[in-house]
Amino acid sequence: MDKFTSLSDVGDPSGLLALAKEAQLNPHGWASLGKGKTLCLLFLNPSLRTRLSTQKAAQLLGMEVMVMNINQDGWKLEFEEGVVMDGDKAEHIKEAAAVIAQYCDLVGIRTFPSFKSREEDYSENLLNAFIEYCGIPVVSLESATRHPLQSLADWLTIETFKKSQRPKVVLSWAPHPRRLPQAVANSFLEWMRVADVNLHIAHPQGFELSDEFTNGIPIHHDQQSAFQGADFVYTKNWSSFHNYGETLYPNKDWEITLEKLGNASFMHCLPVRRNVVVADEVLNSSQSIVIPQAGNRVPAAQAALIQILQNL
Ligand code: AN0
Ligand code: CP
Repeated sequence: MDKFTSLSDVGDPSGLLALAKEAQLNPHGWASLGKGKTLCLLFLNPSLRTRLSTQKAAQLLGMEVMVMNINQDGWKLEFEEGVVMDGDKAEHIKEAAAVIAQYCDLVGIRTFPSFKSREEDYSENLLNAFIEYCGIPVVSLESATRHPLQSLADWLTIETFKKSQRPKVVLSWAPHPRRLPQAVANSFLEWMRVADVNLHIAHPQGFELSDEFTNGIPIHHDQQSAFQGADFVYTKNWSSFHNYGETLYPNKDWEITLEKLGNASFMHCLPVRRNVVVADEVLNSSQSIVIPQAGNRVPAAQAALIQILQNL
């Protein structure tokens, strides 16, 4: 694998899942694979899990890791071509990415959508500029439209907890006071298509995701009927794709409660706002598997890094 930014970068998704399972059971099994190699993790946006789990995964593989909150600690970056840089942006991505590549062998970058233009965000202009100018393998730490490290961990979690061969999995929208990206939801759908699951989507009218990700998957506007017989309810807020960036809040009707959940396990990528997205009673119950789900970010990141290291 020469980069890890979407499912399409992965030649054999089931093979990658199997590798993540191996790493889950035997985290120290590749302790010298990354010896002498350096990973640089660059964050243009906040992170807890992605930052720590990817760092931990790289360390388990024997790599050196450098982490930088590039927006806060570096020079403000210009991504546009041909601009006169006489404003507040002191460095162009062309130099910054090429320089970073002088210091490391692999690089991870987090670039949330700008919400200025749907076309620009969905073209992945920031991530692609970085890939082009750094010239070394890039791992997405969540981009404008996808979060593949999360999705691989989600798949591993469902595989670990499922009690039937083909569980029913429902991706449900839930309320949130801020305008959030569609990336986690898009990516979850992209990866669940290759998983052996009965996949459904539930969201209020007007919160359709891009057809590119939802095509052919049953969509419900009645959350309760969507949850009937569900084994896993994967909850996430996203802002509107069609009225790009629009939010719907407050809306208690879509908050996840134990009563709505039935016997399903509750999943969320975290961070999650208690008693907004999901009631305390759910997160405090044994039906919530969000902590092992977050734990699975480590073997998922190990699997992605192993496949890139093997190709270096
Ligand atoms: C981000 C999002 O919704 O994409 C990151 C989730 C992993 N969440 C927030 O900004 C709260
Ligand atoms: N789930 C996830 O990616 O969390 P962070 O934003 O804290 O990295």
